[in-house]
Amino acid sequence: MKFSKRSFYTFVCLQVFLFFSINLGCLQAGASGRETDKLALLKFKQGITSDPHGIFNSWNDSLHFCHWTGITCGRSHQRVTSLVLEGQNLFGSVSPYIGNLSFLRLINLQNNSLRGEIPQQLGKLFRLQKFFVNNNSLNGTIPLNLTRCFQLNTIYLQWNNLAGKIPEELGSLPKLEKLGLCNNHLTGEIPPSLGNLSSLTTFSATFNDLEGSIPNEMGRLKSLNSFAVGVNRLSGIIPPSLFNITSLSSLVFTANQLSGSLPDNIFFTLPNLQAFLVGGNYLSGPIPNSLSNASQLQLVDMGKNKFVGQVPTNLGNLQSILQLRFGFNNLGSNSSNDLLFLTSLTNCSNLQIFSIPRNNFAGVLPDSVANFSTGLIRLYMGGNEITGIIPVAMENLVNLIDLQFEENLFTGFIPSQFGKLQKLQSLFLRYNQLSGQIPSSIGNLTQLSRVLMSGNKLEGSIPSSIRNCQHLYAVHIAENRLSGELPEEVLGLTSLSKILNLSFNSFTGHLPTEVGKLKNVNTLDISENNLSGEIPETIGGCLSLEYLYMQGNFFQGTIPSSLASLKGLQYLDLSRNNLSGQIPKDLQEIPYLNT
Ligand SMILES: *[C@@H]1O[C@H](CO)[C@@H](O)[C@H](O)[C@H]1NC(C)=O
Ligand SMILES: *[C@@H]1O[C@H](CO)[C@@H](O)[C@H](O)[C@H]1NC(C)=O
Ligand SMILES: *[C@@H]1O[C@H](CO)[C@@H](O)[C@H](O)[C@H]1NC(C)=O
Ligand SMILES: *[C@@H]1O[C@H](CO)[C@@H](O)[C@H](O)[C@H]1NC(C)=O
Ligand SMILES: *[C@@H]1O[C@H](CO)[C@@H](O)[C@H](O)[C@H]1NC(C)=O
Ligand SMILES: *[C@@H]1O[C@H](CO)[C@@H](O)[C@H](O)[C@H]1NC(C)=O
Ligand SMILES: *[C@@H]1O[C@H](CO)[C@@H](O)[C@H](O)[C@H]1NC(C)=O
Ligand SMILES: *[C@@H]1O[C@H](CO)[C@@H](O)[C@H](O)[C@H]1NC(C)=O
Ligand SMILES: *[C@@H]1O[C@H](CO)[C@@H](O)[C@H](O)[C@H]1NC(C)=O
Ligand SMILES: *[C@@H]1O[C@H](CO)[C@@H](O)[C@H](O)[C@H]1NC(C)=O
Ligand SMILES: *[C@@H]1O[C@H](CO)[C@@H](O)[C@H](O)[C@H]1NC(C)=O
Ligand SMILES: *[C@H]1O[C@@H](CO)[C@H](O)[C@@H](O)[C@@H]1NC(C)=O
Repeated sequence: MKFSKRSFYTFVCLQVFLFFSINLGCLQAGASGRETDKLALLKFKQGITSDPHGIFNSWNDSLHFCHWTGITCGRSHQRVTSLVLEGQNLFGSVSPYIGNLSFLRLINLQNNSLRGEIPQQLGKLFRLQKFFVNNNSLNGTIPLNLTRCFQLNTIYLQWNNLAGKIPEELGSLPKLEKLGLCNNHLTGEIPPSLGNLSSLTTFSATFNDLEGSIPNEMGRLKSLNSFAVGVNRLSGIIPPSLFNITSLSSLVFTANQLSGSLPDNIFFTLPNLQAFLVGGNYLSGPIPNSLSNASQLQLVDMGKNKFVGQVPTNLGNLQSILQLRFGFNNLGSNSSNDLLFLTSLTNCSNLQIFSIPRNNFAGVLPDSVANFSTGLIRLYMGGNEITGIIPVAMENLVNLIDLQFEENLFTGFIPSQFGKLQKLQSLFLRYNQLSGQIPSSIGNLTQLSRVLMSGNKLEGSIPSSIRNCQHLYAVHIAENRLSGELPEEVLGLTSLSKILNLSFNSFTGHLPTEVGKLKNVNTLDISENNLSGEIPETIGGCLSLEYLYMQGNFFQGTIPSSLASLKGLQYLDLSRNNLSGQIPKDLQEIPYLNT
């Protein structure tokens, strides 16, 4: 090959040019890119105003930035690929320079105290796959430019102060699998475009201010595992298309304004469903018979809706069920068949919480309730029309913590065998037709904190064994037929902090001086009994009293001056007694005083 001078120079020039351009390009992608990364990291550090764990101590010149705490670089190109500084209690804001870390694949800044807005410059991170800034105090809106990061697989923004709408453009992130938005202040509707996220497995937007209806398009999310939109202001129906997504393991619609009924067969297609939570909406119609086909269910909350009809009798198929909540609906028909479904539940050996209060369930409580799982810890059946006796065999349910049977039509005795329910904390039996005595085995229940037995036909006295119940803070045994003297042991229960209500009984004798031991009680009501004698001065020891009801007895003598020292007293009724003498001067300032 023969070169002319001219072509030679052209060749050399080209060569030289090519040579330099290659090397220059190389230098630019390398050294200057690394400088850009380093500068961006230093700017990021500058944005952090407090670093209590001193993690930025290693971010100094004597160490290559690839070795700084929280930084990972690519092995060959030495560019920053991940920034992980979670749970370090960092205060400050996220520098826009972070958008220059163009090799970033992972940002994890969750569980710090970062403020201010999420910078739009993030939109330049076209390699970004995972973005965790949950559990901070970030505000502003979800940056629209984030939707330009097409590799995004996970976006965790939950537990911040973000406002504004969910950007429609999020629907164009083809690889998005997890979108966490809960516990922010997001408004507007759920964009139908999210139905395009064919890889989405988790969508969580609970605790926001979202409104409008749930788009039908959500039914196209064929990989969806968890869909949670509880505690918003969503209305309309739950799109039936959602129930066609067989991969679903959790559906959470709690506390919205959703309405409509649930088609009877919708649970046929949900073999993996573990949680179905729709409590606190306006849903109506019957509980679908297919509920038991979702045989992996662990949590069912259909409470606080307008469901009607009978509860399906095949729920015994739900072998994994832990919690069943149907309270506050119009279930049952005030007929003797209403509770037949309970017997099938004896099959549910993991049941911990069973809740059906405030419905129309009537009929005798079947003895089979005693064969519920011994793991049962909470049993709520108040506010129905349930009849019959409280089954003695319930003594088997030795793990019960809450037993709430109030406002029914139970008759017979309180079983003394309940002394075996050693873990019991609340015993709600008020407003039934129970008779007989309060069993002295109540003293066995040392964890009891609330006893509600008002409005029955209980007689005799309060057993002195109650002194063993050292965690009691509220005792209501008003409107019964209790008689005899007020037991010192009750008045000596210093744990009582909320209320002791023994009104409308037939107690006689004096008010024991031990009353002064109730130094934590807020409300003492011994009105409408047959108590007599003088009111002891020790009552001034009830230092926390705000409400004192003693009217309708036969107290005599003078009003104790110690009452005037109770600074918090708001309400004092001493009327209809036989008291005499002057009203202590300071007492006259009590907001409500009736003598
Ligand atoms: C830089 O960080 C390293 C690692 O934490 C530390 O050992 C070194 O003392 C630091 N150097 C300076 C000058 O602070
Ligand atoms: C959150 O970070 C704090 C330190 O700031 C840590 O104590 C706590 O365990 C972290 N919480 C979680 C759930 O990681
Ligand atoms: C975020 O905060 C919630 C509520 O405080 C907490 O339950 C959760 O564990 C936190 N997560 C992280 C990763 O810190
Ligand atoms: C975000 O918080 C910062 C302080 O952390 C405040 O200056 C700014 O006004 C807030 N922005 C919005 C939109 O609330
Ligand atoms: C955000 O994206 C738009 C294009 O959609 C672009 O023009 C703009 O520069 C970006 N903003 C930042 C701060 O990166
Ligand atoms: C995304 O969803 C919207 C609304 O559902 C639709 O109009 C649009 O065509 C979809 N885009 C793509 C790329 O599938
Ligand atoms: C659910 O899927 C079935 C079978 O694929 C289909 O016939 C039905 O129309 C779907 N229902 C909804 C509400 O999408
Ligand atoms: C639903 O469960 C019942 C038994 O409770 C069973 O007979 C029926 O075949 C199941 N249906 C489907 C579609 O799985
Ligand atoms: C009890 O559970 C078994 C599965 O362990 C199931 O085959 C049976 O049908 C259930 N019985 C009732 C009454 O639900
Ligand atoms: C339930 O039925 C009984 C009669 O069987 C009736 O006295 C009662 O009022 C009914 N209660 C309700 C809430 O309908
Ligand atoms: C009281 O508790 C003991 C166990 O501490 C138990 O053996 C006893 O049966 C209980 N008494 C009653 C009356 O339930
Ligand atoms: C990248 O970050 C922006 C701020 O978002 C700066 O203005 C730029 O100067 C910076 N670019 C480089 C190369 O560091």
